Amino acid sequence: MFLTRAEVADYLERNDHYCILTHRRPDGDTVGSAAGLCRALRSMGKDANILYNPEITPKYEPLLEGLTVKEPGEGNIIVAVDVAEDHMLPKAHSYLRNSVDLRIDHHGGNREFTPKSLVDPESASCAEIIWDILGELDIQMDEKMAEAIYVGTSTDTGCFRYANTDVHTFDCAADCAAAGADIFGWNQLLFETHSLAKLRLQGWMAENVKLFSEGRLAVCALPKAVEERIGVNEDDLGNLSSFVRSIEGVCMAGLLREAEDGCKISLRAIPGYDAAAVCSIFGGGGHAGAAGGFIKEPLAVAEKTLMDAMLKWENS
Ligand SMILES: [Mn+2]
Repeated sequence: MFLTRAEVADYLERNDHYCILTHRRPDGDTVGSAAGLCRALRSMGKDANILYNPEITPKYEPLLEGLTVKEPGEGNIIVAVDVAEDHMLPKAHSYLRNSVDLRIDHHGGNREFTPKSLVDPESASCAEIIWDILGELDIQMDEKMAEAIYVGTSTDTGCFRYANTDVHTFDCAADCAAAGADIFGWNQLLFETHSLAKLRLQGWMAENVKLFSEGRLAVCALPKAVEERIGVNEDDLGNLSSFVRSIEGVCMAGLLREAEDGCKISLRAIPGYDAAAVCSIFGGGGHAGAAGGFIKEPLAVAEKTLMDAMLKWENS
């Protein structure tokens, strides 16, 4: 059943005892959405917690301070935020894939896996939907809520640079600033600070990226051995497909990373190109501008497979 923002607000107000889930390889949006929602529910006097996600990286950990539990309480209402599909739950939480009561998300074109959902693919970030719900509930954000919502909306829009950024995004961010979020501090941390390892890896990628289709398409196949030699962590690897896409003239760019039984795809595209369409060939998904998937092939083969799929999409 699809719910409106007002219906979700009503549902949250009428019930109690919530446990909030984030997605695997958690980003700023899933963490910010969870923290913002959890704090809002607590401000209403509700019992609300976030299920501890073992994949959390140090950058986002401060947002969750005092909010997490190791397991859901008996009879908790389980709410998933920014989780497109049940297999996007962290491995450690996969036992809950049939127990999620409500999903709040902005990824379109997915198989429903919850009895109740609020999905708005038009929204640039899930955090903005949470902000709308807070509005429905007449909750004035405190500094901590504003900080969480700001991290969600700023990270999913690449600090308000991606095509998904709209008036609503800026309204939301302005409200976060008005509520006391440390905009400069978070921008410094999220967008103006890079580990030396990440910059070194970008150097390697610039040397090894493959441009094709007259430079409109690009793929970078990153061996695990290179990641390990340079010593990058998951935070460093967060948005490197955008780096490949930022090469002048590139319209759609893919990053392939070696995993145990294949390669993870991360695809970025400018308007007019559809990253989600290409990733859907491999059972993945996301947005037109940013999508992910998986190819069960070794790196060299996966590289060729992805390049062919991108070319095929461009020629279709
Ligand atoms: Mn998101």
